[in-house]
Amino acid sequence: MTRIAVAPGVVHWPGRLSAGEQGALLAELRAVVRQAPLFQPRMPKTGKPFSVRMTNCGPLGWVSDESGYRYQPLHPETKEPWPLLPAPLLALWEELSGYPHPPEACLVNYYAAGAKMGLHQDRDEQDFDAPVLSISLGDAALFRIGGTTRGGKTASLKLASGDVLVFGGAARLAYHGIDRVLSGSSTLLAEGGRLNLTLRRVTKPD
Ligand code: MD3
Ligand code: FE
Repeated sequence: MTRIAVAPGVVHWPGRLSAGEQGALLAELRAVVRQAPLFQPRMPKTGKPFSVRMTNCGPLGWVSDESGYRYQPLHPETKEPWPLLPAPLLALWEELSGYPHPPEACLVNYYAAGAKMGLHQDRDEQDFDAPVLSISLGDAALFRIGGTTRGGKTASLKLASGDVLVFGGAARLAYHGIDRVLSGSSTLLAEGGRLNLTLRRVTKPD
């Protein structure tokens, strides 16, 4: 298995999931989305909609609306608890995170053709000691990562279906975003587009 140290704290596992594993994970995610439909997050204060749609699984889920960004135990529209974290995701976290406690949130981002995500930091978690683990499925995307200050130099990486990235240490508070989705680059999703899963620890373990 190819492990690429991209930058301090960033490890890339290209094609970490086989076609069979991607299909099995996709089936689990279809069940998640049936129970917890994709919603369109909105920017704090302005209410401007994100181009990415989202849902979550695990005990906590990330949401954003006019009131702010936060983690909460209930879906913002159905008000139901988030679905359980599928077992293969827990296994991948145990294998690759190097962190001795389970993740609490799996944020599922869906990028239709043309969707993107501007440069941002992930800092709504209480525990920055835990890494964030990202899994890409479907169309490839151009990912950008910089340093811990806005406006510094950045590097680009193409993320393809089945790729896994781990962001820890110095990279945990790096600015990052998705510049564009390469439409039609994968046939995994019949509807096209890209799914990204991020496994996160939110609270500090006892
Ligand atoms: C580096 N998602 O959900 S995954 C996000 O592809 C997010 O949907 C992008 O940024 C996506 O917040 C990028 C890669 C990623 C995720 C979280 C990180 C990189 C990260 C947290 C800290 C540093
Ligand atoms: Fe992020």
